[in-house]
Amino acid sequence: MKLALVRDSEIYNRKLLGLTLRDRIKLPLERAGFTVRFFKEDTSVEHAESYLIINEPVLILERDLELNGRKLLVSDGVTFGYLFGDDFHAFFDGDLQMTIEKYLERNSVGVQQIWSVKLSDENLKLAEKLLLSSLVKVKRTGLKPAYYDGIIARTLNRIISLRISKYLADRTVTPNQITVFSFLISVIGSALFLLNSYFATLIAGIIIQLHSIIDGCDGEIARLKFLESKYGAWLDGVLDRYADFIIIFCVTLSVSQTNGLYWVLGFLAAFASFIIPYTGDKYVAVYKQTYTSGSFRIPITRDIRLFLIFLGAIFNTLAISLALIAVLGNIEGLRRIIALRSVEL
Ligand code: C2G
Ligand code: CA
Repeated sequence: MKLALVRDSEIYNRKLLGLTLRDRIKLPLERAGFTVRFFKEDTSVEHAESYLIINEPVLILERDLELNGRKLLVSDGVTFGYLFGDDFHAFFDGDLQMTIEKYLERNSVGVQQIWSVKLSDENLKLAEKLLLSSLVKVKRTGLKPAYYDGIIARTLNRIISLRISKYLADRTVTPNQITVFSFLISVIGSALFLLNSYFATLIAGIIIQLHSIIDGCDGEIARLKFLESKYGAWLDGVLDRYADFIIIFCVTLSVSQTNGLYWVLGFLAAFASFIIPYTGDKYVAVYKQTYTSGSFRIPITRDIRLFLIFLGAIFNTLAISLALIAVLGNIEGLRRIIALRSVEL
């Protein structure tokens, strides 16, 4: 057993974005393999293979927490916790603080920087802000997703989706419900492309961009409330592929009324929309690591493809959007085939 001893504090009873701060420390530690015990003054210590002692009230923001060895846990240069080996038990004499000091004197321990924030009544707003930014799929958050967010996701979508998720946090909506809802929005948006008026096309484009934004909320709520699931992750990706096809199909149907050759563009754009996620997901399945496509790549991830459709709808240039997706997506697919040749397993 790996034992986590967390010094209890009033502040852990406070709620932050749908969960108590108590759950917000308990759940990530349990996920990292620890049995969690809160203690008030001093505590008895049972035998364990390792001991994690958290002395200060903190909110752990780091995703995919990995804790092993003997370490001082440090955040912003301040020690907030200790990770010790099974020999800690032998030092224990009833006084936890003294035991920690004795142990540190006799044993060499390393330092591990963990992204967390010290909790106090004054900085709960800061904690909330940092918690929200920890949900975004960028390298800084320590998340190891299949792949990181594209440029439109980072600079536009996440800013809005995080606000929506903040609103949803206190409600009972599940990530899978958001996934299905987001898909339905994409179907409604696609259907509007078929009405063949500029106004309907404009609204369709806006709805598709809204769909792209809400596509971030399912994952954000899942991470925020510790509700991630394999099925949810799978469904999220699979419904995205259906949505991609439906959107491109409807856009193609609409633009091909002026020129039948646009079917070729639509066909190639649909293929591109499939080969980009396929090459990424296949990489993750085989190489078992996050797909980061090297130093140079053509940015044609889903957030960008949907943004191109959005722009095409606004400027009434949907055929150009299809052409860009078709050409850039297929070139990027080929580029990946060549670039990955030299990457070792
Ligand atoms: N997830 C989940 N259950 C769901 C949906 C998502 O558990 N019903 C989790 C999974 O871990 C999945 C991850 O959230 O791998 C996806 O995270 P999102 O933030 O939804 O990101 P994604 O849909 O890939 O990209 O502009 C928005 C982004 O491009 C959205
Ligand atoms: Ca999603």
